[in-house]
Amino acid sequence: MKRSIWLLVLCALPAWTAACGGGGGGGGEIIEPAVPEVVEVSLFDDRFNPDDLVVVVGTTVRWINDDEEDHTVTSGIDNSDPDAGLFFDAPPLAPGDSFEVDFDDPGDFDYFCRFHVDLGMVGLVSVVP
Ligand SMILES: [Cu+2]
Repeated sequence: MKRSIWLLVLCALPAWTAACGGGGGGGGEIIEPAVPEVVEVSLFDDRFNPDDLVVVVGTTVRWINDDEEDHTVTSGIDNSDPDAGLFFDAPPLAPGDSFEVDFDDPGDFDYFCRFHVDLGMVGLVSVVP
């Protein structure tokens, strides 16, 4: 019994070391990014996460399919929207694939997945000046 407890302690040590060692690096000068910020949205479990995003003009949003099935990233409300896909429309993204859109104008941009919109796979990007 005692031996198994010691094993637990030893196994936990590397995790503690990593957790304790990660926080350093303060005091460096802040370098402004040379390119507009990229914000990532994960596609997982038939959801966009986060599904409600506020970004500034010039931001690139990158959707990454972290799921085990294909999804699309399609501008508009749903498949019956006559404007669906006019602004952007990712082809079906296989697991691991990603898709990017540069948001250069302010406004609210609804989007959805063509396959799973009926399951509530919808999102919104609000672009502010
Ligand atoms: Cu989908």
